[in-house]
Amino acid sequence: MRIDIVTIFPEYLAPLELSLIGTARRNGLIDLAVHDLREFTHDRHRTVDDTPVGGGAGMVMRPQPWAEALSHVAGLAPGRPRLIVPTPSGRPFTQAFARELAGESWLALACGRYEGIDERLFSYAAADLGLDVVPVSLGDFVVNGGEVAALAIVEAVARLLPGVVGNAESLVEESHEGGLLEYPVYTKPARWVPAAPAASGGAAYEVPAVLLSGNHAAIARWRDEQRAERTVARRPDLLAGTALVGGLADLEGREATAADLPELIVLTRACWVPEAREMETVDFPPMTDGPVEHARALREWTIWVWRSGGRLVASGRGRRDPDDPSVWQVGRLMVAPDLAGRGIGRAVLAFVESLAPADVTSYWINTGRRSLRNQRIYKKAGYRLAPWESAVHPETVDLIKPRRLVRSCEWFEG
Ligand code: JD8
Repeated sequence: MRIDIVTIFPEYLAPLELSLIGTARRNGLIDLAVHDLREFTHDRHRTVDDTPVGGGAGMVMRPQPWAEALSHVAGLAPGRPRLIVPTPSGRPFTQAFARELAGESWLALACGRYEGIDERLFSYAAADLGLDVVPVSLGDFVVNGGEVAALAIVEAVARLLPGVVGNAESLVEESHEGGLLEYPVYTKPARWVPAAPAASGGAAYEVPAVLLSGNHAAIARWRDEQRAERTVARRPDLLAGTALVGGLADLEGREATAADLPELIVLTRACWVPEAREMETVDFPPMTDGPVEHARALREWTIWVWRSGGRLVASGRGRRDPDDPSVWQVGRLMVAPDLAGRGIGRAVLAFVESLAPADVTSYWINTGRRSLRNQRIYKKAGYRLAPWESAVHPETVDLIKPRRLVRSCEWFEG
């Protein structure tokens, strides 16, 4: 792969001479060049910026030096590079996009500074140089220039190229591969006593026993569960896409449409049979709701469905409590009976919670008074029985959970 980077701070890209990327460049796997934008100025002060038209703070990068720099780069090899432009207003850079770029033969990166680059430069690059201009953002935060983004993008793409990372196997189980976060890792000693000041008075820290069992199937299962649990706790938003949950590598989530309702009626009735047995009646909404009720629910709730291999296998819905908008009601959490017990329900619950608007302060859920398994799952997710009789049905109970930011220590409790 060929990579050309244009910047006014070439030394900022020096880290790309180090480690795996440096080795890959020396082994000819990557042909990377850094170009100083000031080489494409012609005045004594090598000026690359000027005041913003229309007023405002800061300076804007002039289009002319950039035009000459990109025209020079475009002429360095046959074909045309994809022009990656780091900017806070770009499309989010993701592992999936890194994989896409790793399939390219030539990338160019334009690292802006100041308030950014004159917008006309991008029209020129597309129209006159025939470049595919791709504005990309490293994340929802602001830094002072495109160089740190270029470092991250080049490393994320280059490490996916054949031969750059020694053991390609290790690329598979990483965060964001398969839509989930990675599992926790440990090394020797299995029993570690910190040789450092410890409030715990030198207590030992053990490695999870399953990892010492030699039972590879159990280890793989534990690692899958850890990936799902971490994703549920830290990034439930990742569950809105294709994710490896409950051993299903292709679980795909999206908002429900009317086309999903026929299957949703069937799955709902299948999933509420155990509760009907416990309540000794089938005369309650999950069992009696038909097309009309489900269509109304589609208007009144945000309903999501998850499919695996095209089969509707899970669903959940959320909405503001009509009587108290600070409460986010979670309902109709369901997982196909044949897939129960794999952590999919917990993942769906966490995802529906993550749909709650920022001003929501608590969650509410309702289930059968005798549905102890469901109540256990909800309590494990932080819910507590509500101190009132449920208005839904006398044979049901309400469970509530205050919404709170995850405290740092909880990050490591998974
Ligand atoms: C390129 C100039 C600074 C940005 C005024 C601060 C990416 N995720 C990201 N955050 N920030 C950038 C980024 C910032 C840049 C440039 C990328 C060029 N700046 C500007 C607009 C507000 N200053 C980025 N990728």
